[in-house]
Amino acid sequence: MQNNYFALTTPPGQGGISVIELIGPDAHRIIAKIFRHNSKSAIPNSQLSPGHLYLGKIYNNTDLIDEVIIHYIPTRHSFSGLDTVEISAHGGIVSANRIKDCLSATGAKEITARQLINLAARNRKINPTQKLALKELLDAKTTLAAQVLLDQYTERATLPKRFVQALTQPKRIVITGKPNAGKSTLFNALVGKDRAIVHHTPGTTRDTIEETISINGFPFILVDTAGLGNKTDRISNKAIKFSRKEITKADLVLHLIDASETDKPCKLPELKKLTKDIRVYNKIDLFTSTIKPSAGSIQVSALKGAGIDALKKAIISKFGFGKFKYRPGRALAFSE
Ligand SMILES: Nc1nc2c(ncn2[C@@H]2O[C@H](COP(=O)(O)OP(=O)(O)O)[C@@H](O)[C@H]2O)c(=O)[nH]1
Ligand SMILES: [Mg+2]
Repeated sequence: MQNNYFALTTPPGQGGISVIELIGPDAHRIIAKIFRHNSKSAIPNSQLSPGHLYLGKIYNNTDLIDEVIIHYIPTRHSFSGLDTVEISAHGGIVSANRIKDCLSATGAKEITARQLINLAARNRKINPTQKLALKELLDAKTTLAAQVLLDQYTERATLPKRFVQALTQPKRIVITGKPNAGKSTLFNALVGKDRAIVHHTPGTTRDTIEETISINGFPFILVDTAGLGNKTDRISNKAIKFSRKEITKADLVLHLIDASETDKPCKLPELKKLTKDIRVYNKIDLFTSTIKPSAGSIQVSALKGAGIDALKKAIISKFGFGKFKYRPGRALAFSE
């Protein structure tokens, strides 16, 4: 009998009961072969009614395997979208294994809980989001994680893909600009602690440094780079190479410009190819610049913390995350 499956849906090991789902078009016929009602007046197996529990014994030919309760769930109500007979056996791995052997002998194929979830998705009993949520739920490590995942399973509404991805795969924000523009100071201001070394000598940040930050509950990977210097700047070629590489991997570039000097924005091919960048004029506390900040740019003092909230707001709006509001019980995207 093909296309019939069985799955142990309780954890293998000691327990009060073991539950085995027998699933497939021949579930009735298979259970009829191995199950006998305790009551002689019981209705035949072929007429198991949904919503009833039947107490009886499972036999492997003449060998008694276990006393069990079975429960028939017709296709339209079943989890997998196939006829199902749920077998509740005595707990313990030996009993469960013996029943599994018995089912194997009928030609049914054992599947895992995960495969059972796949089966339900294939039969369109659950949508792709619910499928993922259930699988994640199997591995949930905290109560909150389980709650959020259960929200996804019971709610059918899903959030747009951009939220889905952003919550589990943080976007990369790379800070670039000329040496001494205040990149590391801005990095620290956004991270909220002194992580990157700040120095008045240009080229202090030689390698890239990254930290995960949260803005409005969205995780972002913030990257501080050595920046993009001219040949005259005291910044190593290696550090510039690192910076350029970071820019190509960035989802958003914060292009920092020292507003206290007549600092022109860096002109680099990497910057031209960018889909997203924000020009940030820094050191407005010393503002003597002759540069008129361009439209859409943000002015900050990374040192004094001025304009940081406006910058965070600009970042959120650049990604279109401003519209996102999480209410418990609502579908929260947890993976793509
Ligand atoms: N007045 C003022 N100085 C700043 C500001 N941001 C950074 N600096 C200073 O500029 C210098 C270079 O800063 P740093 O963050 O190391 O620049 P980086 O090379 O771009 O990483 C340091 O002396 C900082 O204190 C600012 O908003 N205002
Ligand atoms: Mg630096």
